[in-house]
Amino acid sequence: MPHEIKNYVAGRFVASGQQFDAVNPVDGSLVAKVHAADKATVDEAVAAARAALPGPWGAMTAAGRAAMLNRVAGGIEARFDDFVAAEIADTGKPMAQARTLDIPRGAGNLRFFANLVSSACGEYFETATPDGNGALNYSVRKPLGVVGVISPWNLPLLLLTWKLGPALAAGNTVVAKPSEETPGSAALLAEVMHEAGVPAGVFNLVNGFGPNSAGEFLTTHDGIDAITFTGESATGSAIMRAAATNVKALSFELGGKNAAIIFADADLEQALDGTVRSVFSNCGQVCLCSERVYVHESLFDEFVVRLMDRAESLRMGWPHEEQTEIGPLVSRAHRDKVLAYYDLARQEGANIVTGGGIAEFGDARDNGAWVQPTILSGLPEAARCVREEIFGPVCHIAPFAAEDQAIAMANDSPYGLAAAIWTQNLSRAHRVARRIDAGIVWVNAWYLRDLRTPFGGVKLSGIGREGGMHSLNFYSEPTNICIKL
Ligand code: NAD
Ligand code: 6OD
Repeated sequence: MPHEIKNYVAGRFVASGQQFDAVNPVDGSLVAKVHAADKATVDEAVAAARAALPGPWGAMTAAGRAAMLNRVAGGIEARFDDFVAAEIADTGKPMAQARTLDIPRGAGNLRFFANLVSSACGEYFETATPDGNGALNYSVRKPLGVVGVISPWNLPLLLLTWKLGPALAAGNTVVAKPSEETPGSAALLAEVMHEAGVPAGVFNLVNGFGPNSAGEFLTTHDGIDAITFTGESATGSAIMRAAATNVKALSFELGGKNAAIIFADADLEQALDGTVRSVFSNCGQVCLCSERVYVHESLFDEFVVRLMDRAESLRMGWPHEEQTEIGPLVSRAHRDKVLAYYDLARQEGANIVTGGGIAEFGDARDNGAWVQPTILSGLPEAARCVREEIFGPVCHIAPFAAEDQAIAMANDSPYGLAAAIWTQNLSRAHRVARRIDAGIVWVNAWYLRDLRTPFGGVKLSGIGREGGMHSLNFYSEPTNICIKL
C-alpha cells in the first residue's frame, strides 16, 4: 500500500505542493508518494539548522551528542524490520543483504562516530619563547556549521548515516537530501530522530531531485557551510561549480571503474569467490565493485569459464526469498543506461561471455528493472565499456602477462577508488598494492571494512577521505589557542 513521505523540517513533518513517485524496481509497483521540497522548504530547513547550531546542539557536550546518536542507533535497531522493508521496497535488494549490511551499518555508523567523538583528543605543543617562559598551544575543534548531505540510492541508509554520524557528532547541524529513488529509509530515520528527542532543526530532511530541485537548492544556498556528497563524478563536478559561490567545504565520494587483478599464484577458489562478490554484489551497484578483471594469462581461460559458471548460477529472485543473491537494478532509467552499455559493448566488438540482456521471469518482475549478470571480454583497454563506469552487474575480463603490465592496466583509468589483488605471494602483495592508483586496495579480500580506515578515491573518484578521524577532520575545524606563559 503506497504511503506518503514528507519532508522533516524544524522538527515537523511537512507536506509540499508537488509529489513524485517512489517505485519498486522489483515489479514497478508504487511504493510511496514523496513530497518534493520546494525552494521555500529548503530555505526553512537551512534556517532551522542555523538556529539549532548555537542553541540546543552547540550547547551540548560531545558526550551529550554521542548519547543522543546512540539513542538514534537504538531506535533504528528497535525498528529493524521496518528499515529492512523500506530499503527492499526502494531498491529490490536481497533481504539477506539489507539485514546483514545496510541496516546494521546504518545503526553502526552512528554508534561508531558517537564513540569516536567521545574519545577524540586534540593537539598540544609547548613552544619556546625568547623570555624563556614559553607558551602553550592547543587546538579546539569547532563544527563547520550547517552541512548539506546529499546521498545516492545504492546503499541508502548506510551512506546517509556514514555522513550524518560524523557531521552530527562533531556538532554540526544538517539538511539531508536522500536520492529521489530511495527516500524510504531516510524518512524512517527522521521519525527515529524525532522519537529519540533530537532537538528541532538539528536534523532536517528534504526530498527531491538534483538540478532545479532540492539538490541544487542546497548546493547553491548561502546558508550552507559545507556539502558532503556521494554519487556520480559528473554530479560532483556540477556541485563543485554550484558550491563555489560561497566557497563551501566539500567532501566527495564519487564513481569508480575498479580493477581486480588475479595473479598466477592466487588461491583460485578464493579469487573466484571474491571476484563474483566484487562484480555482482548489490547487482553491481556498489561504487567499489570490480568492473575490470585482469587475470594472469596462465589462468585466463579457466578463470573465464569458472567465473561464467558462477555468474550463471547466481540466484536472481524476489528480495524476500532466502536464496536470492541478486536483485534488480534500482530503476528502469538505470536499466536503460546499463542496457545501452551492453549494446555498446557489442558495437565495440566485445565477446559476450554470458548475459548481455534483460532478465525475464514471466511474472510481475517483468515490469521491474532486471538485467542479466554479464561478462564481457576481448575489448581493447581504450573501449568505452572498459573506461566508463557502468554501475551494473557487469565486468570486462582481460589477460595480462607480467606484474608491471597488470599494474599499468589497472592504473590506466580516469577513476581511482578501489582495487582487489589476489595473490599468495606476500612480497608481491605489498609491492603491487602500493603502486595501484586508488584510495583503497584490498589483498585477498573485497569490501572488508574497518570504519577507522581512510575511505575515498583519487582522480575522478573523489576529494578527501571519510572514516574515523578523517571524517571528524572534515566535519570540524581546529582553532589554535596560544597561551603565553
Ligand atoms: P547521482 O550523482 O545521480 O545522485 C546522487 C545524489 O545527488 C542524489 O541524491 C541526487 O538527487 C543528487 N543530485 C543529482 N544531481 C544533482 C545536482 N546537480 N545538484 C545537487 N544534487 C544532485 O548518483 P547515484 O546515481 O544516486 O549513485 C550512483 C553513483 O554514485 C555511481 O557513480 C557510484 O559510483 C557513486 N557512488 C560512489 C560512492 C563512493 O563512496 N565513492 C558510494 C556510492 C555511490
Ligand atoms: O562501507 C562504507 O563505509 C562505504 N562508504 C561504502 C561505499 C560504498 C559505495 O557504494
